[in-house]
Amino acid sequence: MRRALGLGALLWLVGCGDAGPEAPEPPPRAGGGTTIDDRTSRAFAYAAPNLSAEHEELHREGDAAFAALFVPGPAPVNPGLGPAFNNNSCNGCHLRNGRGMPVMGGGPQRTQLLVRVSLPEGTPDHPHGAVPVPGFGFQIQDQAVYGASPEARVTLSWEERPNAYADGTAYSLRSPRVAIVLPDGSSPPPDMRTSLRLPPPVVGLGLLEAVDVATLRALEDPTDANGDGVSGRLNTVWDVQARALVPGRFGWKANSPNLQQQSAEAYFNDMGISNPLFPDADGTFELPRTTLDAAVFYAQSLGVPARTALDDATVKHGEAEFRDLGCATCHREALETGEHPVTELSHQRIHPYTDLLLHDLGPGLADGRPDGDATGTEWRTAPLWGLGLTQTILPYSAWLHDGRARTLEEAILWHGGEAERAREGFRNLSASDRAALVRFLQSL
Ligand code: HEC
Ligand code: HEC
Ligand SMILES: [Ca+2]
Ligand SMILES: [Ca+2]
Ligand SMILES: [Ca+2]
Repeated sequence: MRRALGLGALLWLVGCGDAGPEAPEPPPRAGGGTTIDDRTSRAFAYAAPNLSAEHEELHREGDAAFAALFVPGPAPVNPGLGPAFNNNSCNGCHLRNGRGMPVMGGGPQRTQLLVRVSLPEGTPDHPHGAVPVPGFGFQIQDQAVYGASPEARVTLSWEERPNAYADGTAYSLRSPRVAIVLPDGSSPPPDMRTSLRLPPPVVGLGLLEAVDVATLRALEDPTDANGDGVSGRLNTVWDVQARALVPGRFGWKANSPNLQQQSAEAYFNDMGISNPLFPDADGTFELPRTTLDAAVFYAQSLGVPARTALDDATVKHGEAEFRDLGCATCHREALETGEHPVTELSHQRIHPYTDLLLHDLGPGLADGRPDGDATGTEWRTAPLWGLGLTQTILPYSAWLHDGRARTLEEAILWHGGEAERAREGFRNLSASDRAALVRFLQSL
C-alpha cells in the first residue's frame, strides 16, 4: 500500500518535470496519503487510510483512550480525575474530533472553553515573561470532584459591535467578556491576564508535526524584509522532555512544541491526571504511559477530509479571491512534510492552509497575554483544512481562538494587524465575491 503511494508520487513528479504546461495538475489531496473522502458528521473520525495494520491497531487503542471517561481515583478503570479539572475526557472538549462549543460551566455540557491566566512580569527586561497566578497557576479549573472546590466560577457574556461592509450591508461582531469569581466571592488580581481558548479540531496534526522546522523557518519574515506587510515567526516554547527552548506549533498561539507534550498537558491541566511528563510531587503518576502514547498516536493518525466541489465555478472564483486578497500569504496552500516516526506521515504534500507561524492580528483579537515568545497580539495562523465541516461535525461550534465568530464572514472581519489589508480587501468586495470566497472556504 505504502509502496504504491510512493510510486504514484514519483510518477507525478516525473510528469511535472517534462510535460510542460499541458500536464494536468493532480487534484490537491488535503492530507496527502492520509486523505479520506467523507463530508458527513463522521468526517473527522477516520483513521488515515494509509496506516499499516499495526498502526491501525494502535489507532483503535488511541480512539478508546481519547473517548475514555475518567473518574475520581482510586477506581478500577480510568482513575485520577481531578481534584480540580475542566472536563472528564478528551472527547468531551474535542467532540467528534472537531472543535468545541464556546460554553462555560458544568451540567450535562461541561466547560469547553479553557481560561488560561497569568500575571505580567512587568519589567522591560522581560517583555514576554509571565508568572503564574496564586491559586490558579496558568489555567482555571472550574470543575472539581466531590469534596473538592473548583478554582473559580467563570461566566461568559457577549458584547456586540455593529459595523458595515463597503457596500453598506450591515454586520455585527461579538466578543466575549468573562467574569471570574473565586469560591470565597472575591475577584482575581486586577492585573491578571486571561486568554479564552476554544478546543481546536484534532485532524491532520501528525502531518503538521511532521513538517521540518527548516521548512517553517524558510517562511519566517520577522522584519517583513519583502515589504508585503506580513511578518510571521515561529513561537519559542519550553519542551519538558528535551529540557530546552524549541519552536512551538500546537495550540492557538503555537504554545506547545509537540503532540506528546500537548496531550500530556491536557491530561494534567484539563483533566487533573498526572502522567509521565507531568508527574505528582512524589514522582508517581496516575496515567499509564501506554495510554498517553495511544492518545498521542490517535491525534497523529486521523485522516484529513478531502476538499469538495473542486470543479465548481463559484468555488474556483472564491479560491482566486483568496489568493488575490493575500489570504494565502499566511494560510499557506501547500507544505511538504519531512521525516516522522509515524512513517505514514513522512514526505506528504499537504494542504493545511497554515504556515504555523505567529502573526500580529491587531488589537481586536488581542488577549494581551504573552505565551512563550508570542506577544498579547500574536496568534498562530489557524489551519483551514476541514473548515467547511465545522458545523457539520458540531452545529453550535464557531470560529477563532475563543469561538467569537458565528460565521466565516465574521472570522475574516475580525482579522487586523498584519491581516488588515486582506480584511479590508474582503470588506470592499461585492456581495457575490464575498459569497464566492466563503463558498471556497466551505469547500475545504
Ligand atoms: C477542557 C477542554 C479540553 C479537554 C478536556 C482536552 N482538550 Fe485538547 N485542547 C483544548 C483547547 C482549548 C486547546 C487549545 C489550547 C491552547 O490554545 O492553548 C486544545 C488543544 C489540543 C491539541 C492541539 C491542537 C492544535 O491544533 O494545535 C491537541 C493535540 C489536543 N488538544 C489533544 C487533547 C487530548 C489528547 C486530550 C485528552 C487527554 C485533550 N486534548 C483534552 C481543550 C481541551
Ligand atoms: C497575517 C496573516 C493572516 C492573513 C493575511 C489572513 N489570516 Fe486568517 N487567520 C490568521 C490567524 C493568525 C488566525 C487565528 C486568529 C485567531 O483565532 O484569533 C486566522 C484565522 C482565520 C479563520 C478562522 C479559522 C478557525 O479555525 O477558526 C478564517 C476562516 C480565516 N482566518 C480566513 C482568512 C481569509 C479568508 C483571509 C483573507 C481575506 C485571511 N484569513 C487572511 C492569519 C491570517
Ligand atoms: Ca488526579
Ligand atoms: Ca489552575
Ligand atoms: Ca513579509
